[in-house]
Amino acid sequence: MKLYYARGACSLSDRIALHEAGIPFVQERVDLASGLTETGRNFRELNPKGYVPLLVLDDGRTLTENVAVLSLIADRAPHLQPEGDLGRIRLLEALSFISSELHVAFKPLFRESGQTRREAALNRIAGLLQVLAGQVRGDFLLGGRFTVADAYLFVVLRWAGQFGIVVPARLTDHFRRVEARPLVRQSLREEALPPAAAIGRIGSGLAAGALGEVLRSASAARAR
Ligand SMILES: N[C@@H](CCC(=O)N[C@@H](CS)C(=O)NCC(=O)O)C(=O)O
Repeated sequence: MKLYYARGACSLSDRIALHEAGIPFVQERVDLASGLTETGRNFRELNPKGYVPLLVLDDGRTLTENVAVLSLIADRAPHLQPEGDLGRIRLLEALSFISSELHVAFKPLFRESGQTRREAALNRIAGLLQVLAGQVRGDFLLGGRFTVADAYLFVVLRWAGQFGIVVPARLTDHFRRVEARPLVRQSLREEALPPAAAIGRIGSGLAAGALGEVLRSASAARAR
């Protein structure tokens, strides 16, 4: 498989999930500002949607949309799905919430937008995080087992911390637990991202370089 990614972006969750699944993959970085990959290809020729993640399967078929990409990884590595008869459905429920509510709520922060919209986004994200905190079922979001939803939540919590959004204690604990996983630390190293300890307590509002890079890239891409 091949993962097209941008540093610190939602594609970090796919990197983590692939590693946790034990699925070998190669990678190529995408510069969202220029629209070029690190080998100089026009990324839109590979993915007309213009955004990461893009996963290329071994047979050449491509997959986009983080919910789909993480679902595929979980299908190939059932230990990354929650247990129970509703496990697969609970996973879809959690991934959908993180993607279509939480991730999307960051969009006004990722692009140039006015103060009112930014404040509304910050409040919305804080409210969504409260909802999620109330749903944590155990050590991880969906119970005692780490799932691909935890990888996605981890990435979104990184963003929340970097924007200074107060993260509920239950999710801060979750973040620490996920970040302590060796393959998560490896994934951060692979994208040259500092662990949270190096960027300050989550929720402290300290900005990290990689997120700034993603934001600048996304804004520039939209301005094109
Ligand atoms: N609907 C897509 C959205 C993915 C997305 O927002 N990717 C961001 C990085 S986290 C991106 O590549 N943004 C660049 C752009 O939209 O121009 C998904 O869920 O996978």
